Formats: sequence, C-alpha cells, structure tokens
Amino acid sequence: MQAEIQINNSTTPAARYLTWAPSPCRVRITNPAGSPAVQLRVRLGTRTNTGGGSVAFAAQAGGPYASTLTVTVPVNGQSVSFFVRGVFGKPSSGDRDVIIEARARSAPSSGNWRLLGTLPVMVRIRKNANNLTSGERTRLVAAFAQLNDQGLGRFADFREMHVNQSSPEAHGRPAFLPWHRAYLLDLERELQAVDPSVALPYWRFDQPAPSLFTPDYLGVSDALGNVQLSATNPLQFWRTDNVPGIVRRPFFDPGQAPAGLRTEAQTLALGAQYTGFRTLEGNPHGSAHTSFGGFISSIGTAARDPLFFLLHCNVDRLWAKWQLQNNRFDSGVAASYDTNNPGNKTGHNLVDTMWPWNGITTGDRPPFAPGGALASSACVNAPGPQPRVQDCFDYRGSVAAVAQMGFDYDDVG
Ligand SMILES: [Cu+2]
Repeated sequence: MQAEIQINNSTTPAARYLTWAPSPCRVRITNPAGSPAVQLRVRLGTRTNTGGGSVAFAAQAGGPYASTLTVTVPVNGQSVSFFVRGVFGKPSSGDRDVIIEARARSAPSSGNWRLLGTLPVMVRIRKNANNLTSGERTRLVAAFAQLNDQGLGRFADFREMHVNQSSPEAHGRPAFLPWHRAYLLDLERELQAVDPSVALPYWRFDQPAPSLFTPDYLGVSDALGNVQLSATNPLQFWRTDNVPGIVRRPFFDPGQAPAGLRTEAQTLALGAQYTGFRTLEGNPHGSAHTSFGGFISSIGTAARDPLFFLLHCNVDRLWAKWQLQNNRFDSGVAASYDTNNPGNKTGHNLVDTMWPWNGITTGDRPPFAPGGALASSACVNAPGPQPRVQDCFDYRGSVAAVAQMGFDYDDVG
C-alpha cells in the first residue's frame, strides 16, 4: 500500500516549498493492495531532522495547526485535502530538510502505523543575509553568478529593467514599494530556477553586517572601491554592461552599520498611513544606497551590484513588517496605499499594470520592456505574469489565499 503526498496541490518537485502561509496539499492512496478496509486512517507527520525546518499540519487553512494530522482517506484513489505551513521561527537551511510522512492503520486497534509514503520539502524563507550558513551563502552567490553568466545570462534583463529611463515606473511615486516587490520576486524566482533552495536574503542596513562584506560572500572593497573576492567565489567572473567586476566603495566601516540611516524602529514609526510610510524611499532606502560610492549609489547602475537586491529585500521586508503591524495587506483599505494622488503616473494607480512585465512600450512607458512576463512559480499563482500594483500587497494571502506570492521573512510572521 502506498500514499502520494502533494504539496501546493502539485506533484512537481518545484512545488515542494513552503512559507509561513498555509499551502494547500493532498494525500491519496495510489496502491491499495492488501488493504482490508475501504478507508484508512492516515497520519501525516514529519521525520525528526536536527537542524532542519519545521512544519505543521491542519485540516483547514485556518487551523488549528499541529505537528501531526490524522485524516480519513478512501482507498479508491480519491484525494483528501489538508494544509501545511512552516512553523514560524523554524525555517529550513537546506533543500528538502523536512521529510513529510504518511502512515496508516486500518482500524484504531490495529497497532503500528505503517509507513505509506514520504516527501521531502523545504521551508524556504528570506533570511538576514548576515546570518546565512556558509552553505546558504555559497548557493546564493553561485545562483547569482549562474543567472548572470558573465553578462550573457538572464540577469541582464534585471539590469535593464532598473535604468534611468525606466526610473519613473519604479521611483519617486507610490508604486515604489509594489514595483520593487514584483522586481525582487521575479529575480528570486529566476534564482530558484537555477537552485530551488535559494531565497533572497536581506541586508539589514541599520545593523552591522560584517559577514556580508567578506571575500567568500559579497566581497571586500579595496581603496579604489574594486570589490575583491576569493578565488573560489563564482562572483569573481561578474560582468555587467560589458564592465567586469563590481565597484562599491563604502563610506562607512563595513564592520559597522552606515551612519545616518533611520533604524527599523524609526522607519516603522513613520505612521500607519502609506503616504507617511513611503517616505522611507528617501531614508533609509536612498540613504542606504548613497552610503557607498560606485554602482549601487545611483539608479542607473545600482542593479550591477548583487548587494542592491539584498538592500531592496530589506526595504521590502520593512514594508512587510509595517503591513503586519498596521494590518495593511488589503489594497482596498485607503491607508494601505497612496491613491489620493492626482499626479499619479500610469503604473502607480492600484489598477494599473506594471512595466516591464506588461510589455507596454508606448504612451508614458519606456520604449523598451526587458525580460517578458514575471516568472511563474510552481507553488503559487500570484501575482501573475503581468501584475497590477494592487496584486503586490497581500503577499502572505491574509486577505485572500489566492494572493499568496510564495515568499516570507524570517522575522515577519
Ligand atoms: Cu529601485
């Protein structure tokens, strides 16, 4: 007798990734041979795995969640639904480091629970870049390097999305946060196509991040700002816009946090209205950019430096924290967004599709649209190939489960 477990209602290995949000799952008996009963009591649980992530099960999306769940499954192959989510605070650090098991007994009195099937999964969560394990760092830089492929790979699209000519799509206006959320997710999904165990980490620029600026990770800047990498770091072949290497000159001691930036607490205290909160675009976001010389200090070249994506991941995380703190996941709630803005350029209203994923190159959009549609995910459907501004708010599916975007932060839950 065998059981098949499906995560995110899919049999593809690319769907076996979880966040803090509930994932819809199924279990069914594929081979009922030898079963005396027409239905079985099937117990879902996990194999103990030191250092691995942790998951919890529930019959309904809303819970209650527990470390095991027993469901009644017919032996005729019909599937029974259940939900799994990562246990907040216990993310995975490696691929498939949580093993889900299905066990059964045909009657309450029949003794041992027989193993019917297993499925390895990962609680894939965006973490503080300074705290990644060496394995996580190695996989991250390798995925970046491969995506860029010395300037010949798909990373070039992300470079070309974030240039001076496209800046009005993404900066200085309300969709600054939604646009960059979609942009990071698109990049993260491309990194995951290279290595599904990678989640984009965030650089907490209001705290020292000494392990980030090391030769095996994002590199050490010399006096001229040329980033030095170890001989085994695949980023040593980094090339963008026909320029080899990375120029990044910190105006602060890389063992400390840059000076003059709003702290996380100060940023979250910008108020419960989006109009106030979005002033984070200047400080800390802009201040974090200009705490360096080199690529990352200006819009047109910032995306040449992988650090840029970790910087923006923290900006997105601050928005996520603010959303949770103030319950601002619903774009229909006025305080969640800045809609009272008659000067809103196209692309900054809730119902507008966002460039470049919409492919529009006419009107007040840039005359080019690199990269095509936003990368899809085997785990979730949102925000869709051509997201609107309003599709980027409910990333954890708290207003509507279908809005889940398939990412989470290690300290936002
Ligand atoms: Cu930007």
